[in-house]
Amino acid sequence: MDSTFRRIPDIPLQDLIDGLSLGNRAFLSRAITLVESKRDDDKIVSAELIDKVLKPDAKSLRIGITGVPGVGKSTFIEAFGRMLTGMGKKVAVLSIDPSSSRTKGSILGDKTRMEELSKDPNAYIRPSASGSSLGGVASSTRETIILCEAAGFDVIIIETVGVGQSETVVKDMVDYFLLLMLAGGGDELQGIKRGIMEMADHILINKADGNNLKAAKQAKEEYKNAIHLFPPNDANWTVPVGLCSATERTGIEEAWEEIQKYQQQTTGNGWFAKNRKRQLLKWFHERIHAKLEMDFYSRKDIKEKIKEREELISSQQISVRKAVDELFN
Ligand SMILES: Nc1nc2c(ncn2[C@@H]2O[C@H](COP(=O)(O)OP(=O)(O)OP(=O)(O)O)[C@@H](O)[C@H]2O)c(=O)[nH]1
Ligand SMILES: [Mg+2]
Repeated sequence: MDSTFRRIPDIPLQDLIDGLSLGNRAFLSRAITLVESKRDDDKIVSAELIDKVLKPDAKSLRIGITGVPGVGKSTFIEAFGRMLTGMGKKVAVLSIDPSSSRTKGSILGDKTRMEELSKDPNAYIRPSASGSSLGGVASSTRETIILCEAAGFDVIIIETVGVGQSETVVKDMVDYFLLLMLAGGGDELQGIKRGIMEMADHILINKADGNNLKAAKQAKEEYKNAIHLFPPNDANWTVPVGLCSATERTGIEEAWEEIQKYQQQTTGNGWFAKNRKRQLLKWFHERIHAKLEMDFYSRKDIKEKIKEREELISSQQISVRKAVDELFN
């Protein structure tokens, strides 16, 4: 079988690459479907595709946006994204959400919450594949970022819900990590763990409007004080704490100014490039681990041997250490 033809996306690879480099969004969607495919033959073609479109000098900016459900991530991205396309930038929005039950709701919600952006010719919105393994979702999202950059998108925004582990995964694929918070309620109530706050490059208190403005201003001071107690981050960056209203569209430009400041500073001190290199190497090793594990467990002889040893271990006839050693001998 000709290796350049596949059911997904059912066009020659070179045509796909050409379409991508012209910034064609339909081709971009097809390419993303290809890298998300779990078929073995698709995996071969998608590896070739990624390899061919990889641009070592990609001048993109990858921004992760997280926060508890309902904090206003999608509404913020609508306002922020429209501001950027208004400046002539091309903006891609990807959402990563490993819990498939939630994904359905989010996709429906996002259609209405990013109504203007979804019609904007300089924007591209794509929900991530809902997968059971966070590692798998993360890997295809990383490849999706590469595809978006190949299609000429300069700003890649990744939305993730800040309640589980997905934000750690997103932190490892972005240049800048923005945490949206709400005033009042306290950290526990918002479900935001200290660890997530420590990962943030920027804290923005959203819904700073109407009756909520006073509380938001107060929260800003509290978070500023809390930030002081954190150890300094690797980028040597002072994490800004700001206010915004995604619905009133205030504080959005100021947020962008901070992001640009970060980009300038970290490009200057070398952190920006260093961080991307670190992320690539981490991804590489994650994939090695995943592949080793999958290859090992999918072997029939190993499956049988594991089963045997499970029984021996349960009845305490063999130690765990000995059972493991035997498996590898
Ligand atoms: N007053 C006010 N309401 C807002 C603001 N931003 C968002 N909202 C409202 O908050 C609700 C949730 O907004 P979303 O943008 O869907 O929140 P989200 O964080 O993307 O939610 P999930 O994707 O479900 O995690 C919607 O009803 C918005 O209209 C804001 O700045 N001010
Ligand atoms: Mg959302």
